[in-house]
Amino acid sequence: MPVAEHKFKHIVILTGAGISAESGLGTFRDVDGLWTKVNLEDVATPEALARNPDFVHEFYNARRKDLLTAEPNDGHRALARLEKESSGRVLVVTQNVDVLHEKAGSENVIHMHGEMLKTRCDECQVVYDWPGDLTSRTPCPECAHEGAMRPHVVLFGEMPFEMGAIYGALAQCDLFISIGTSGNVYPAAGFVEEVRRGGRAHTVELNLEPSEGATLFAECINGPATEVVPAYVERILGAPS
Ligand code: BV8
Repeated sequence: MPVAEHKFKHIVILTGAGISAESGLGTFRDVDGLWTKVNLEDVATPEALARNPDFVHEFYNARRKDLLTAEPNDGHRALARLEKESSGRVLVVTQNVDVLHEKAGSENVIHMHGEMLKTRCDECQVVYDWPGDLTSRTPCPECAHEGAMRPHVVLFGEMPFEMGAIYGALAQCDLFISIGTSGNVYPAAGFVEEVRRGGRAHTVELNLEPSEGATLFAECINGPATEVVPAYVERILGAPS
C-alpha cells in the first residue's frame, strides 16, 4: 500500500469505549452504560476486589465472554489503515481493555487501562493470556498461590500502565485525536491539556456527542465512530480507502 505523504509526523490517538460501541461492547456512561447498572466502587476498585473477590470476578468473567466474540468495526480498521499508510508515526493509546485495535491490524497500541483477556498473579506478578473465567480460588500456574489471580486491568485508584511512554508521545505529537471517550476518567481526560501545553499540535475530538472536554479541542466532529473516523483518516491520507 503506498505511503501517503502528509504534514503530520507524530500522531497520537486516544480511544475510549465509544470506538468499540458499534462492535457491540457497552460503554460506561451512556444512557444504558455499565456504570448505570453497577456501582464502579463495588467492582472496579482494589478495595472491592479485596472485599468481595468472587463478585468482582463474576463481573469481569461476564465482560470477558463478550470480548471473545466482538469484532472490530470500521473505526478500528480506519486507525489500522492510518498506521499502515501514514508517512508519520501513529500510536494508539487506548483506555479499552478489549483487543479490537489489534484484531483490526493496529500494531502500535498501548493499553493504559490493561487488557481483560489477560490475568495477573498479584503474588508473583506473572501475566497470562486468560480467555477463561477466574474465581477467588484460581491457583496461579506459576507459583500455585491461590487467591492472587486478578484481571490484568487498571482499577480506579491504581496507576495506569506505560504513563512515561504516553507522556513522551504526547510531548512529541503534532496531531492528537481523541475518539469515543467522555473525558471523565483521569489521567486520560487530561491528555488534551498536556498536548496543548506543548503549544504546537492540532487537537481533534471525534465523538458521538461533545465530551466533557470538547471545548479543549481545536476541532470537534460528532458522529458514530464508524463514520467520522474513516472520514477523518481519508482527510489525513488524502485518498479514499
Ligand atoms: C489514577 C479498566 C493515579 C477496568 C478503567 C478518587 C480516588 C482514586 C482515584 C480518583 C479519585 N477521583 C478521581 C480519581 C482518578 C480516577 C478517575 O478519574 N475517576 C473518575 C471516575 C473521576 N482515575 C483513576 O483512578 C486512574 N488512576 O488516577 O492513578 C495517577 C494519576 C496520574 C498519573 C498516574 C497515576 C485509573 C483509571 C482507570 C480505571 N479503569 N477501566 C474496566 O474496564 O473495568 S476506567 C473505564 O473508564 C474504562 O477504561 C473506560 O474506557 C474509561 C473511560 O470511559 P470512556 O472510555 O470515556 O467511556 P464512557 O462510557 O465514559 O464514554 C463513552 C464515550 O463514547 C461517550 O462520550 C459517548 O458519547 C461516546 N460514544 C458512544 N457511542 C459512540 C461514541 N463515540 C463514537 N461512536 C459511537 N458509536
